Amino acid sequence: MHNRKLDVCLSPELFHLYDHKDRVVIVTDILRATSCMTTAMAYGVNSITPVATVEECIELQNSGMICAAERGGEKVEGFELDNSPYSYMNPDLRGQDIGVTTTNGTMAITKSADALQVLAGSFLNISALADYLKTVDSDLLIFCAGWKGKFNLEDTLFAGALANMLSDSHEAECDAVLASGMLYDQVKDDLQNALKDSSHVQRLKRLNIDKDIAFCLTRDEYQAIPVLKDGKLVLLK
Ligand code: 3SL
Repeated sequence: MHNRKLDVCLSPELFHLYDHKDRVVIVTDILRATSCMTTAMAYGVNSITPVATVEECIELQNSGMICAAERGGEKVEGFELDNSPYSYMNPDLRGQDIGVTTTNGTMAITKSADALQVLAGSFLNISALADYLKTVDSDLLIFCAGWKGKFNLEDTLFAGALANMLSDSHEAECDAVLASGMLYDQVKDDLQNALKDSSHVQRLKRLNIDKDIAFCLTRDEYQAIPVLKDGKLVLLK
């Protein structure tokens, strides 16, 4: 194996500063897009087509796909599914191909689509992800979806957690790796408390979506890792 490097991009506005094309990119949107995608794969959804815009999602829906659409935390009117991991714990969705658009997560995935490989990361699959990444002979970029271009705490904590798990196998590049790792170490014993005043937790609480928060912060619920293949997320085998 070559001497592998790891970088962290803390917001989509910084993405242009990073080389991503020859790397494995791990996109994360802890609340809640990549947590939903992980859950969907774990529950046997066949594929998820992530699209950046509501218009593209309407096209997928018109082609007969079951679709999920979220903006500002809420389900977009006219779509069947919202962006809650609990909505994917549904046996009727087993084997289905689903189209999804979310405020930040699907945009981050489409931005990194020309990378060597794109994976969806969450606390729900963090150990499976770390174990897999240790076996891959490529440099890595953890890409935090943030909120409308801004930094967010939950994605940063995930980046730090994963970076710390890879510290023996990968060399840290920019200070975002160190900063996110230090931050995670400070609060790892109580992520919910650390995030209680964060903007998206407050937003979800205002919308009465509290139960998703605790679930999305649960570590190692699943082994499933979503990987982007020909524009669709499927289960990494
Ligand atoms: O921004 C996103 O991609 C969503 O995950 C936001 S929400 O948690 O559904 O509000």
